[in-house]
Amino acid sequence: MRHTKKTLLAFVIVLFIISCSSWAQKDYKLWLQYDKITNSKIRSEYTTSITGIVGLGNSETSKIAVKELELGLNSMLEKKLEVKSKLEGQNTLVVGAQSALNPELQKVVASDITQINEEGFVIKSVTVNNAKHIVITGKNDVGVLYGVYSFLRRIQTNKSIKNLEITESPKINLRILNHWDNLDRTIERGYAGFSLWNWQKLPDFIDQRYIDYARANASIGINGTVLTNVNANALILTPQYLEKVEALANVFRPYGIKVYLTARFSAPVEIGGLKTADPKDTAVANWWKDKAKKIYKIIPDFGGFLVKANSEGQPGPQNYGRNHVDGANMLADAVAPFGGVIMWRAFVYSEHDANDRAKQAYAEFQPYDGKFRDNVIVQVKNGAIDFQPREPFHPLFGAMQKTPIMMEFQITQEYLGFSTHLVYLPQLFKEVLDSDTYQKGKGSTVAKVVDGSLYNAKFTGIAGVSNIGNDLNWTGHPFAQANWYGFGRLAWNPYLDSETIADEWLKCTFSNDENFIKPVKEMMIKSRETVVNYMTPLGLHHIMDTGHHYGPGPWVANLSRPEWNPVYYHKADKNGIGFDRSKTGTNATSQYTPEIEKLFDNVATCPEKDLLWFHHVSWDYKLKNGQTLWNGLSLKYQEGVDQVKEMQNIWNKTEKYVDGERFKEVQMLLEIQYKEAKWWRDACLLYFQQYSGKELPAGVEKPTQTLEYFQSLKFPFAPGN
Ligand code: GCV
Repeated sequence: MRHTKKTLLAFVIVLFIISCSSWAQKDYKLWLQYDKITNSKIRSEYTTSITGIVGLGNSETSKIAVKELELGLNSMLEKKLEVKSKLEGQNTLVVGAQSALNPELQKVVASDITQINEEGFVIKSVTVNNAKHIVITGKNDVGVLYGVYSFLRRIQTNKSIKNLEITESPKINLRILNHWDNLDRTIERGYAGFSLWNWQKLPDFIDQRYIDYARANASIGINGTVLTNVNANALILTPQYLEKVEALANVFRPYGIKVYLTARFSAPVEIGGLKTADPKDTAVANWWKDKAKKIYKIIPDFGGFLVKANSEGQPGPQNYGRNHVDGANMLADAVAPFGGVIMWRAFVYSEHDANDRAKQAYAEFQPYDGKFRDNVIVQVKNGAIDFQPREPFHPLFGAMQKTPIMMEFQITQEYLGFSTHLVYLPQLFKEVLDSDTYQKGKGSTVAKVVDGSLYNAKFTGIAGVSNIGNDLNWTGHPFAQANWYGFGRLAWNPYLDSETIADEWLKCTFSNDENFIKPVKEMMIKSRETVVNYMTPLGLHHIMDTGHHYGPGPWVANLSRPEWNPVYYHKADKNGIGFDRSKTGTNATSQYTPEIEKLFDNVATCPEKDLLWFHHVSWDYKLKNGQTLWNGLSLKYQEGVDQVKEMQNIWNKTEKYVDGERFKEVQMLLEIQYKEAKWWRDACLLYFQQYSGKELPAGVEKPTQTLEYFQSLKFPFAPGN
C-alpha cells in the first residue's frame, strides 16, 4: 500500500516536472510556438492542400527553410509530412529559389519574380502538369526563408491558403538590432539578464541560443545585428575577439543575418599603439584600412561599423579638431572596398552648448547634408531627446535630402518601466513613422524618409536597441517579446498597422481564440498611452530618476550637466509648467518645416499630447476638455493608474487560454506595474503641487506617502545602469 502511494506521488511529481518544463519552453519559444490547429475546418483545408514538402536547393539556408516547414507543419497539423527533393505527386509545398525550380515552375512564377527585390519572396498556388501545388520561391535562398516564415505565420494565424498570390519584399535595406552589450556580458539598459554572447566560451562553444536567436530574427526579417555597445570597447577589434565574432557570424549567416560591430574612435591609440586617432592622419586611416581588411578576411560579409562619436564622453573626430564628416568618411573609406557601411549616430549634445538639448543634433548634422560618403548612413533617434514615452519626431527626418538617414528606435524599455511594465511599443513606433514632416508637401511621412522613397535614398535602414538578454523568456516580460517582434515586422514594412502586428503576435504566441485575442489586443494597443498617462502626460519628458532612469525623479536638480536634470525639462514654477521651445523660447520649432513649425509653435494648435514639450503654460491654462492644466494633468495621472487596473482585470480573465506559467508571470508583473503607476502618480503630483499650490481635483486618489518619502527612495542596484 505504502509502495503504491509512493509510486503515485513520484508519478505526480514527474508529470508536474514535465508540464512545468513544457511551460517554460513556451516562454522560450517566442512567437514560434507552432501549436496544434484546433479549428477543424481550417485544419482540414491545410491537410488537404499540403500532403508533402518538396525541398529544392542545397544551401544551408534552403535546408533551414525546409527544416522549419517540417517542424512547424508537423507540429501544427500533427502529421508527419514527407520531404522530397523532386517535384512529384500533387498538393505539395514546393520550396526553393527561382534558379532551383524546374522549368515549368520557373515559367509560372516568372512574372511574380520580377515584382520582388533580392530579399523578397513569392508564395503562389500553381497548377503544373494538372497537379496543384503551392510554391514558395524568391530570387535568393534568404527570400525563400522569409517566404517560409510568412507561410507558417499564415497557418499560425489560421488564414486560408487557397489561391495564394503573394509577392512581398522588405521596404528597408538594413533591418538591424543594436545590442548595447558589454564584453563583461552586462547590458547597458538591459533588463532581461546578461548578454547572450558568451565571449569566454566563444569561438569553440556554440550556444544553442545563438541559433535560436538567429531563427527568431530571420522569422521577422531582421538581417543585421550590432553585437556590441555603442559605448564601445576597442578590444572587440583585437584578433582575440574577432575570432569569436567570426564564430557568431558563421552561425547567423545562413539565416541572412550580417554581423556589425561598434568602432571605438580611439581604437588606433588604445589597441593600435598610435599616438593619435585623428581621422586626417594617414597612419590612422591606414590603421583602419588594415583593420577592415583583416576583419573581411575572416568575415567576408561583415556589415560594417556603428559609431557613437563625441557624444556622452565617447571619443570622436572633434577631439582632434575635426568634424563628424571627417570621422565618418575616414571609416567609410576603410570598409568601402568590401561593401561595408558606416552607421554614424546623430545622438549628440554637449554640456558646453547652452542651446536647448533638443536642438543640438539638428544644428550639428543638418549642415553636413551631402557631405558624407555613399556608404555612410546617419542614424537618428526617433525623437530629439532620448527615447521618451512620447516625443515629437526628430526634426532631422526629411531635413537631409542628400544623406541616407536611418531610424533608431529603442526596444529595451529604458524610460518605459524596464521589463516590468507591459507597454506595446509598435504603437509608439507607428506614431513616429506616420508623422508628416511636410518636407515635400503633405504626405512626406517619416516612414517615407526611412524607406527612402521620399528622396530616392541610396540605401535605407532602421535599428532597434535590443531588449534581449539571457532570461529564459529572452526579454524579461512575456509581452516585451511583442516589441522585438513588432520592431522586426515594421522594419520589414513600416506601413504595417500596429493592430495587425499585435493580432499576429498574439495568435502566434498564445491562442487564436477570439475571446482571448479581442480583449488582450485592446489591452496591448492602449498600453502605450497608459504608460504616457502615468509617467509623462501632456508632453512632459525626462522626469525619470536620473542615472538608472527607474521611477519618478522630477525633483532631481543636482547633476553636473544641466540637461541631465529633470528640472531642466519640466521647468515647473509658480507660473506653470513645460519647456518653451516656441519662438518665445528656444525656437526649436523652427527646425521643422513651416507647416509643422506653425502647428507646434502656436499653443492653440499644438497637439495637447505635446503641449508641455513645446510650451510653458500656466496652471490655469484651459485644456480642450475645459479642465485647467493642473486638474487635467492630475486626472491624466489618475487615468494611467486606472488603465493599469483595467489591464489587470482583462488579464485575470484569460487564465483558460494561457499556460499557467505565462499567465502567472504576466499577472505578477501587472501587479508591479500597478504599484509603480501609483508611485509615479503620487510622486509627480506631490512634487508639482508645490508649484501649482492647488488641491487635487475630485477623482484623483490621495497619495498615501509624503513627497519626502518618494524623494528618499534610492536604487543603487537598478539594472542596466
Ligand atoms: C548607450 C541614453 C542612455 C545611454 C545610451 C545613450 C545612447 O543617454 O541613457 O545609456 O548609451 O542614450 O544612445 O548612446
